[in-house]
Amino acid sequence: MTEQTKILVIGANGQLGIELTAALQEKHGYEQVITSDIHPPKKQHALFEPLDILDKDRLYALVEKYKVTDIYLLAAILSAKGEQNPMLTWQVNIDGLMHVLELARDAKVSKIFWPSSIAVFGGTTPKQNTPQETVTSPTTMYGISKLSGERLCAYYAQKFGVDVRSLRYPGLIGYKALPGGGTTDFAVEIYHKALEEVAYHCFLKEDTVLPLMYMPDAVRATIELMEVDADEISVRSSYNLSGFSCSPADIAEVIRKTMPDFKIDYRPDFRQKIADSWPNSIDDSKAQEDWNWKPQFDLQAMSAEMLENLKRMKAAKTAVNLS
Ligand code: VAH
Repeated sequence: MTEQTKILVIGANGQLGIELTAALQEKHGYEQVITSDIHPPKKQHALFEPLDILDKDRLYALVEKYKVTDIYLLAAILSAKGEQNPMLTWQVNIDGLMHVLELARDAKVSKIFWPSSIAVFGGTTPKQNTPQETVTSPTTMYGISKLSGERLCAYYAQKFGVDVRSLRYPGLIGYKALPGGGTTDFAVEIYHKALEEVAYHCFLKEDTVLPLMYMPDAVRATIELMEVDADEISVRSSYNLSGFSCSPADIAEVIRKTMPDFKIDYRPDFRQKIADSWPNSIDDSKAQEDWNWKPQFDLQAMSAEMLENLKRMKAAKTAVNLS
């Protein structure tokens, strides 16, 4: 009989963590998912233990206390915020990963999920349909830490047989939680501003095309990858993953189809240089071959769901305020 899956989600209160935790609870059962984060939850959504990923002893203690079998290590400092404190970004993103990889090497956990990003690519990477194997020359500490982390994952898998799996996420868009300091945060902020009926001052140029993905697709890709037989996995660094590609102007145009008065202007800041170093589109044929990956949401479908759900949440909040 296989040991019962007991999951520890590290960084569970962030944009991805909140949605991934809910999906893992649905699949494995509420009691099988322990969440942890350096920040307390805004509302109790799971069994929670405070954890700073740099606190190795506490991490080991939690794994022992709950007999954890699988770790989803989401704790990270993202691209834009990371440039404000590059040393801390390296520490959190790399030392945190090393703690978890060492746990698996000591056979204290059996499976790890660790997110990488299209931020591992740089200005010399082919921009269209960026291949799985290509030039990677990241120019942010976030991208450098994710590229280094990918190499660590491949090393631990090859040398120690650690079952670590990873995805190079595009920019993620969801309505259930705000993003946390990334260069692609514009793709979420734009919807909130549209619903607040105020002009959006976009921090990227209107024609900045980037790879993006609706959160339900990212969550499903993660769970599908973690479910596939280990011998089906041919990429132990991190799989390219593609949803759709678009610019801020493309999103504004789709919003205006139902909200014609939506206003946006473009005021590029330091994040423009980061965005310009990233690909326009991603070739994820390896993920398609190895585990039959296929996105379900394009720009139009994502936008419809974002507007519908944010409108519903806004109406509910208004009702509460009026009651
Ligand atoms: C960031 N949202 O902007 C993250 C992501 C591809 C971008 O890694 O830093």
